[in-house]
Amino acid sequence: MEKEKILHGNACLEVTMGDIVQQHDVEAIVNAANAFLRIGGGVAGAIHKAAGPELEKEAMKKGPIKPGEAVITSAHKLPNKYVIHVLGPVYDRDVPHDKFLAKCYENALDLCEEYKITSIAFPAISTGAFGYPVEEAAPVALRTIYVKMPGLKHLKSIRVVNFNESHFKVHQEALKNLFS
Ligand code: AR6
Repeated sequence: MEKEKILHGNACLEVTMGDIVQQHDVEAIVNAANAFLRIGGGVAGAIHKAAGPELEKEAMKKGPIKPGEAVITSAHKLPNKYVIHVLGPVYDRDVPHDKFLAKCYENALDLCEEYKITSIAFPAISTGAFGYPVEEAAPVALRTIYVKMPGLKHLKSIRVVNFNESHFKVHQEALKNLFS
């Protein structure tokens, strides 16, 4: 698997190519959800399909959520323990979009600490149906995670999973640029 990683504090941040529903070695995966936590397309569609119908039943009770918010459910038939559902900003509507996007990552990481989760995998939130250009979203996502890493007590492994090569390359570059 193509990957690139850095260590900071006691945690590791890596960017990889892959499918969010194939992250067997992590405790929590993140869903790029819709406000009502219903089955959707993209990441949400793949997660709900793999988890089975009980995920939607559990998740919907926790909605609706606002841009930047995160809620946690069990992962049902997925190989993980938890799904953390976040609502990313719609690029043209939810401004300032970088603040809402950063909040998604911060709130997901805070839930990990609260639930003593040691490993998590994120998709590139908002970069699909919600129209956030990946070149703009990747630096916001990685910097937000990086800044929180030294304060993490439980979480040791954070992965950003890219579904295609071009998104992976953008995240690889953004990871390198954290130090420039
Ligand atoms: N694994 C990893 N990444 C994926 C996968 C996958 N299986 N499938 C798509 N991506 P999106 P959003 C990438 O649209 O922009 C839904 O309908 C994809 O290439 O899933 O936050 C919800 O119900 C893109 O880069 O999330 C919401 O209504 C990134 O994941 C809305 O879309 C995010 O794409 C959320 O839109």
